[in-house]
Parts: sequence; structure tokens; C-alpha cells
Amino acid sequence: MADGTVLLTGYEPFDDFETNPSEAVAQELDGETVAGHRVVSAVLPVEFDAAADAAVRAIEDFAPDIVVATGLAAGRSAISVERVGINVNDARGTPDNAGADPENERIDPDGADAYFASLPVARTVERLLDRGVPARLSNTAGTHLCNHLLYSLRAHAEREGLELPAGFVHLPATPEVAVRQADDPARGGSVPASMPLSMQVEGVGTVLETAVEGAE
Ligand code: PCA
Repeated sequence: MADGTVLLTGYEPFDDFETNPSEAVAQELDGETVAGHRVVSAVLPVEFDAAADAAVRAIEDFAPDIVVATGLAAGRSAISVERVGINVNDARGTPDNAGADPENERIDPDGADAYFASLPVARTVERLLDRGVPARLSNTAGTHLCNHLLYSLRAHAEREGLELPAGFVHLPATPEVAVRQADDPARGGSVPASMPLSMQVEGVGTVLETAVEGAE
């Protein structure tokens, strides 16, 4: 019997990525038990107008004790545990899946400038490294939907007075994506950073475990 629930979110594919490892990892861990907590997963739309609402619906449906959100950061070589979400929407020329391409906008004109993730971020990175999973603490989640979600989750918890630890983890591309995006490597071109999906699943499992322990 699980004694709590962790909501794990991933994102749908976006831009010219045919797959999103965060979706695959969320599906893989859905229904598992981690540190005595049941994992429930939701895959969110990559849309500025819909992602946070979808996450809030999942919070209302599952009443989790903790939320860990994830997304793809192609080009990063390690699992990045994000420290902060800032009050900015800027797609920087990568429109979302509904075509929105905000530039230098606020998420909430009346909201706080930023929210820290409320998970034990440094301890999570240490645990990942102890287990041989490349990981780092990241001081910027960017200004696209991943940052948007971290900010929105923390703002939601504050607005509703919820005791709901929440954080965000960026995942590297998978080797399959890196191969597709390689720039003519047989002629000396470059190949983007990647991490096998199995290691990403292990890594996110470790993030959930540390989050549960940190919240106890
Ligand atoms: N990564 C993007 C948005 C969706 C995703 O998986 C980001 O880093 O903001």
C-alpha cells in the first residue's frame, strides 16, 4: 500500500522533435511505487495557454503530495535539476504547438518575479551523481514552457495555500534524437549530447525518491 502520491509530468513532442523523452519517462514510471509513494503521470501539452491548466487539473484529480515536472532540454549533457522559475514567457523563436511565440512577456503581470523550486535540489543532484547519473543543479530553466510550468506550479501552490512541494527537471535528448539531429558526422560534423532513456528513467526515479524523502 502506497502512503502518498507523487505527480510526475512530462511534455508532448514539440518543435521538430518527433519524440520527447519526458513523455516516455513519465509513461514508464506511471503506476510505479517509489519510496512508498504511488507515481501518477500526466503528459502536458506544449502550449503556453494550456500547460499550467492541465497540470492544475492533474493536481485536482490526483491530490498529490509532491509534483515533479520534466521536459526536454536538447543540447544539455546531464539531468538538470532546476532551482528557479522566473516570471517570463519568451519562446525565443520556437513557437509552441499552438503557434504561440511570446516575446518578453510576463507569465503573471501581478505575480512574483520568481519562485524557487521547493524540492531538495542540491541533495537530488548529489544522489544522482552518487548513482553514476550525470546531473547538475541548473540556475535557469530558460523562458519557454518548462520555466513557465515551474513558475506556474509554485504560484498555484501559493495562491491556493497548498503544502505542495514542486520542482522541475530538464532531461537530455535520447541517443535516437541526437543521431537524427547530427550535423553530417561521417564528414566530421558534430553530434548533440544525449543520455539513454533507461538512464533517464533511473534518474527521474531517483529525483522522485529524493523528493519524497525531502518532504517527510
Ligand atoms: N522542453 C521545453 C518545452 C517543452 C519541453 O519538453 C522547455 O525546455 O521549455
